[in-house]
Amino acid sequence: MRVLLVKPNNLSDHIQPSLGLGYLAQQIKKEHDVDVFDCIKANTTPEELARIVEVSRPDLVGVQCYTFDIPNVKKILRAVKGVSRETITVVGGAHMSSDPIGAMRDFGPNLDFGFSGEGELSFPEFLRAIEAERKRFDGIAGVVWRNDDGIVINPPMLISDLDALGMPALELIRPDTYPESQHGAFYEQFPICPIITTRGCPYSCTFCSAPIISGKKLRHHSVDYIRELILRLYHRYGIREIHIVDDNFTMDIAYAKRIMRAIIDLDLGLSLAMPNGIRMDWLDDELLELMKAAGVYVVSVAVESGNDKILKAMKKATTVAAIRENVARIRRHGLDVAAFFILGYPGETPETIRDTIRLSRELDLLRANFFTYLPLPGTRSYDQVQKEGGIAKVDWDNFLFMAAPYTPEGMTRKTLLSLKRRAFLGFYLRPKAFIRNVLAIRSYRHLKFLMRRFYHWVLMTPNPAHGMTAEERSWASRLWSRVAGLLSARRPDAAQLTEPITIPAESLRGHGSENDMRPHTAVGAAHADYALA
Ligand code: B12
Ligand code: SF4
Repeated sequence: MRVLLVKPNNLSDHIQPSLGLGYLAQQIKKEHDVDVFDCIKANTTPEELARIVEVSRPDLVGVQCYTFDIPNVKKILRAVKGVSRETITVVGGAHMSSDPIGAMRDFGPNLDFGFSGEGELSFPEFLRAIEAERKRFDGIAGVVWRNDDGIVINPPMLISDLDALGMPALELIRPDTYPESQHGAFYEQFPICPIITTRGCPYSCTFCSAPIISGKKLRHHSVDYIRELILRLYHRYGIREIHIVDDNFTMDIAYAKRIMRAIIDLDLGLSLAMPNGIRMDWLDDELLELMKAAGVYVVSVAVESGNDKILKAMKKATTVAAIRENVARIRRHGLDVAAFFILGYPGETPETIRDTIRLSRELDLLRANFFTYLPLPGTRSYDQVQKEGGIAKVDWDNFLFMAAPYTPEGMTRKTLLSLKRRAFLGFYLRPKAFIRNVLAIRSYRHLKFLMRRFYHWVLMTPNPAHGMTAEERSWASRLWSRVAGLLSARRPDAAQLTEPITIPAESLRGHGSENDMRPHTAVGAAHADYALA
C-alpha cells in the first residue's frame, strides 16, 4: 500500500519533526511504501497538499491531529477526498486520543477511520486488515470505526517495551532539514532534533492531557537506546543540538542522571534543552550539575501561575514559594531559566493574572512565555468548564494558545488578550531581559523568525476589535525600536533594520529550507566507524 503520513500546517511556529509519525513510519515501512509530509515545515496549504496527493496517489492518507489543528485537518480531509473518494483517510494523535467520538463526528464523512493511543503496534495490523478488505476491526487496539450501530472505539494501547520499536524512521522525517528555531525561539547549535526518552506522567494537572495520551505510568527507553539514537543523529544527520521533549523528563531523577552521564561520556559537544518544560520539584544539585556538564544551556520550567489558589486549582502540586526556591537553585548553577505561564485558567480574575505577571518579573528568568488557557478535551479542567456551561462559549475555530478561545467567567476576550500582551511586552522591555535576548539573536533570518513569532504569539488577534490599545502599541513600538537600535549598533550592515519591518498577516514561514542548511557531513573522529555502520 502507498501510505502518506501528514503533519498539518498551523500558525504555531513550532517547526519540529514529528517523532510520532517517525515511529509510526518505522513500523509500517517494512510492508508498505511510506512517506511523511510536514505541512508546517513546507508551509503547505490543504489545497497544495491535495495536489501532492493527486500526483503521488497514496492509497491511505494518515493525519496527525492536535485539538489545535481541527480546522486545518477538516480542510485537509475535504481536499484529499476531493481528489479521490477512494483514498482512505485516517486521523490519529492527541485530539483523536482525547475525544474520539467528538472527533469522528466533527470530521464527518471525509474521515474514514480514527486512531487513538499509540499506533506503532496496531496501525500495521490495521493496514493488513484494510489490505485484506476486512469490514470489521474488532480487536485492533485504538481503531475508531463506524459500523451499522454507530461509532466503535477499540480500547487504545500503551506500549510497554519502547526499545523494541526500534529507531524512528529518521530518513523519512529528516530532522536535519528543519529550521533553527524549532521549538523555543532561541537555540545554541544547529541542526536540532527532538528525542523522547520516556513516555507518560503520573501527575494529574487539570489542564494537561499528556497522561491521557501517554498514560500515568512512566515508561523508559534504555540508556543504551538513547545513546545509540544520539550517535545516529550526530553522525548520520549532523545533529548538534538535542531537545528532550518527554512529558516529564525529571520525574525519575536517577534515570535523568543516567541519561545526562551517558551524554557527557559521548563527549560530542552537543547542546541540550528540554523546551517542553520540566518539573522543578524533581531537580537536585547533582542533576543540575550533570545537566550543565552535558550541554544544557537553558532550563525551561513550567511555572503556570503566580497565585497559590490557582496552582492548587490546577493540581500542580507546587506553590509560589517552592517555585521561587527552585528557580533560585537553577540559577545558582549558572543555568539560564525560561518559564511557561498559563493565563485565563477557569476561576482566574485580572488580579490573579497580575500575580502571575508579577512573579514572571520577580523570578530571575531569561525568557517567559505566556499562553492563554486551552480547555483540552479529556482533561479535568475541560470537564469543569463543561459543567459550568463554558464549553459552548469556546471559540473552536481559533483554538490557539495565542488567541483566547476560552475566557474565565466575568472576563472578556479583549481583557485577557490585553493582559497577555502586557505580560509579554512588560517582561521583554525590561533592560536586562531585553539586552540578553537581543544578544542571543544569531542572524537576520533568526530575527525575522522572532518577529514573525512575536506577531503570531503577541500581536495577532482573530478579532481586530481585540487588538492593541494605544498604550500597548506604544510599548510594542518601543520594543521594536530598541531591537533595531541595538542590532544596528552590533552589526553595521543591520542599519536597514531601523526601517520598520512590515509583518505580513499571513504566515511568513519557510525561514529555513534544505538549501539554507549548512553542510553537516563531518564525522567526528571518535565515532568514525559508526557512520559507516
Ligand atoms: C513534543 C510535543 C510537542 C512538539 C510537537 C512535535 C511534533 N512535530 O510532533 C511541539 C513543541 C511542536 C508541541 C507543540 C504544541 N503542543 Co505539544 N506535546 C508534545 C508532547 C510532550 C510529546 C508528543 C510526542 O512526541 N509524543 C511521542 C510520540 C511517539 O507520540 P505522538 O506524537 O502522540 O504519536 C503517537 C500517537 O499519537 C499516534 N499517532 C499520532 N499521529 C498519528 C496519525 C495516524 C494516522 C495514526 C494512525 C496514529 C497517530 O501514533 C504515534 C506513535 O505511537 C505531547 C504530550 C503527549 N504525551 O502527547 C504534547 C501535546 C501533544 N502537546 C499539546 C499542546 C496543547 C501543544 C501546543 C498547542 C502548545 C501548548 N502547550 O499549548 C503546541 C502546538 C501544537 C502544534 N500543532 O504545533 C497537547 C495536545 C493536546 C491536544 N488535545 O491537542 C499535549 C498532549 C500536551 C498537553 N499539554 O496536553 N508539542
Ligand atoms: S503538566 Fe507536566 S506534570 Fe502536569 S500532568 Fe502534564 S506532563 Fe504531567
